[in-house]
Amino acid sequence: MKIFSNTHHHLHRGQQEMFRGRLVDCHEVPQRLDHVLAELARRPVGQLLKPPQHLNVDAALESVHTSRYLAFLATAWQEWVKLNPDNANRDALPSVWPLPGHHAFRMDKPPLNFAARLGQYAFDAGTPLMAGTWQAAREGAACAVAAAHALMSGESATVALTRPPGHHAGPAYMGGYCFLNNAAVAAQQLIEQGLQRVAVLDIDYHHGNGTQAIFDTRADVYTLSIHGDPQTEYPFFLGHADERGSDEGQGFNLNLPLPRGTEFEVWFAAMQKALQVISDYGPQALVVPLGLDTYEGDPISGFKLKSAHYLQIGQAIASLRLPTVFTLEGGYAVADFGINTVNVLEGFQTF
Ligand code: OKP
Ligand code: ZN
Repeated sequence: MKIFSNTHHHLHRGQQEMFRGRLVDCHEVPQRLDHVLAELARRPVGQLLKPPQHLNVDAALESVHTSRYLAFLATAWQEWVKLNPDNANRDALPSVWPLPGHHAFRMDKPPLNFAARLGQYAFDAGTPLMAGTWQAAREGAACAVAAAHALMSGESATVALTRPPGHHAGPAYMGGYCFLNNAAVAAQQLIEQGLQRVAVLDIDYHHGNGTQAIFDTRADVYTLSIHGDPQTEYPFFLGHADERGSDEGQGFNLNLPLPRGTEFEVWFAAMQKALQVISDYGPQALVVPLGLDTYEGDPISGFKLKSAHYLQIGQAIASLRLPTVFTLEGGYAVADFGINTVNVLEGFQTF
């Protein structure tokens, strides 16, 4: 198992996120990844690598995100500081949005003011952007490209071990602590390297709205997600069971929402259903946006999985016998995050 690790992740370190009317400490902290690396040192389930230099990361990003959005991200921090020099000490968070569906708002006259432009590219105020965000996120995407390419070279499983996470990032927006959609980058690279069908099985607690949106109209990437019901759980505005894909992609998205409080047995039954659907689709590879926030100890999520269950989950994924790329997503019970992550990888290896 080749594990591509983001050595630049520390450059992204949010201070606070907006939550119910106040700024609270960020959940998505650098120590998360440090705990995984520490656990991998104890249980070396794979080879730790850096993504090679020669990869065309920009081309890979352009194939899942819009050029405008990428250009926005690449210069966002400089623009934020230009707005007011004092901003150099403050994370950028949006606070004004053009509410969709209200055609009184002029979508044809994009504002020049940077605080307003931020609202055009972000769907929440919980995703702080700072000086090192672009570099950290871009290196994370490089890990995803490397993981896809290594799979095409014959590895049976690879990992993009990175933060910030990616599955909430859409074609032209950030949100949910995500900027670049690493899982979508990996899936799209697998297609561009010659595969005809790829499945994406998102097992983070939160619906993978960005990944679903990116592949919504496509039949060559089947997106599946098991997550907290969006009627009560973030990201709220997508992730219902009746979203099956559009146009050519009709029938190639499956959402399996579960109520807050769901225990492992019920969660695992949804997983078995997803595995059956994947196996019927007959993909040549699998991408797993791996969130560990289904854990009972997670401070912002509502499922009740225990650490030992992650070994079983890894085994169940391996039972598909598909070449598999894992991308690291959420999981905020920081002290147990390393154990839970490595349990999935070890379970996969020992199937
Ligand atoms: C990112 B990933 C809930 C606040 C929700 C955003 C959650 C983003 C999760 N109390 N804030 O999918 O783990
Ligand atoms: Zn999550």
